[in-house]
Amino acid sequence: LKGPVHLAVDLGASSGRVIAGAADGGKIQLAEVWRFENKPVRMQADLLWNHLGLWQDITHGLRLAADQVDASPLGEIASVGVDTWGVDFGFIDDKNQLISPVRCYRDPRNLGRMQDALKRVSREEIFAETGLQFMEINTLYQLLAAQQAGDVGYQHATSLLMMADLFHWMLSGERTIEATNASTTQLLSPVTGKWSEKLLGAFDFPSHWFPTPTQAGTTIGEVQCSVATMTGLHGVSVIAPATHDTASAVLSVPAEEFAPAKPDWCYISSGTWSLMGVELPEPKVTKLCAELNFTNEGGVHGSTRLLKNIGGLWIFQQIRAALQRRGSAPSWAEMVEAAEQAEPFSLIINPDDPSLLAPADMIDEICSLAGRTNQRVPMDDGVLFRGALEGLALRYRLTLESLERLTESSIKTIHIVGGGSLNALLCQMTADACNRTVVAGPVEATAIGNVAMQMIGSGRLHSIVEARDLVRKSFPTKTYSPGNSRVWDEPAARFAEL
Ligand code: LFR
Repeated sequence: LKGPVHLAVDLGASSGRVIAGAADGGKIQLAEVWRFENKPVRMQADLLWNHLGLWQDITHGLRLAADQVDASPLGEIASVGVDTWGVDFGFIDDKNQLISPVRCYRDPRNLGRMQDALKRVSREEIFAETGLQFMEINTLYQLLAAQQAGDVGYQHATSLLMMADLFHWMLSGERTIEATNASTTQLLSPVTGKWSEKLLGAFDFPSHWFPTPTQAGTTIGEVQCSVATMTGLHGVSVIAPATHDTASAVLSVPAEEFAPAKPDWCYISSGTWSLMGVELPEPKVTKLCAELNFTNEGGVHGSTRLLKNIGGLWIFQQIRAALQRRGSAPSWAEMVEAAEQAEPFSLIINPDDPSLLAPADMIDEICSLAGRTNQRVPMDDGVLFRGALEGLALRYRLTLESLERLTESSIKTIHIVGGGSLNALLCQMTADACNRTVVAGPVEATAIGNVAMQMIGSGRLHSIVEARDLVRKSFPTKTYSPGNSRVWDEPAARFAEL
């Protein structure tokens, strides 16, 4: 890579990466330096993130990056920034120690906490304050779980840091909460960008845990000495990207505009989750939005990500994990091929069925779900794989209708970014089910968005529109035209009844 290099640490729920990016010859060039697995750890009844293992992989990747850039006469490392999934957090005490383990949002301790919360503050009021989709995984309910459990971290914390902020703290020693990830907590107002004092008060959450959020693009500090010694990143800035991975992914959607009031495109950030929505200049905290259970998450430069959280390729991934436990290990490509050959619409799965959030075994759970919904229990793997993909496409179709109602605009193009953009079968199903053109790519949307925000933060790029121009020039996309959409009508009706 030539010129100033920005290092993106991009952590997803199943894998992490350290990626080096630079603007070179009018394009963004990326080099993947280190890729590693990320798996939550089951300990007794708890589901925890292995934050120490992650830190080890992150610092290893940074060391490799520093060595590679040092060895080349052309580059120098300018900055580093971390993005991760939303909602999860850790507690720091007054001795500057991380107190308790970082819990995974699928931790069973959270089950039922949303109902508890709604007994204290009404659904309407929580929505009016936060504009967020109601999901049991949200930080609000996780914090309530910690409070009720008498969690040591909860009792002794002087700061609460979201997952990406935790790694920024480990890198720089600075405690910050970045705004896009803060917006996933369901404790922040999308209108003012400030914490909801009403909710903090009503739930008795210590207000000093919630400092003014830092905006994406802000320089947080420098890599601290001890970490610089370990990684070779001496004098390197730590710049906050849009630390919520979805916000970073949306930033790199190869559209021509930024936050149009009447969007004619939407996005699906497709990975473990599918986040489908539009980018708007203002939040929509309306009755219809509450009814349709959409979310107003914070985007870059004050934009709103009006979207729906859809249980994405998680089901597909977990079917594979269940098969591995049974001793067979198909590749992703083999799974997609088997899905392609399976009979269409023989099993309709709603990816957002609560029973699929964290089942002990995904195949057993889908079979029992088929029974509960009066469908034939799948007898071969291809039907399972196909059902998981068709379920997503059907969910996208319904979500698209809701988006058009919410924004009173007509959507012509669906941009699919992230890992799922490589799944040609799913992309075509999406085009067919939604009867819209699908533009797939870039695959590494999150890392690209992370790098682009660091470039904006360091003054190398000047706007989101400029960043998107660069993304369009740098990364190829693939277009899928809708084929026979009518065949999706009947399954869509069955889906709506589920
Ligand atoms: C995607 C994502 C979603 C969030 C979910 C849980 O990786 O960040 O946006 O709802 O993970 O944090």
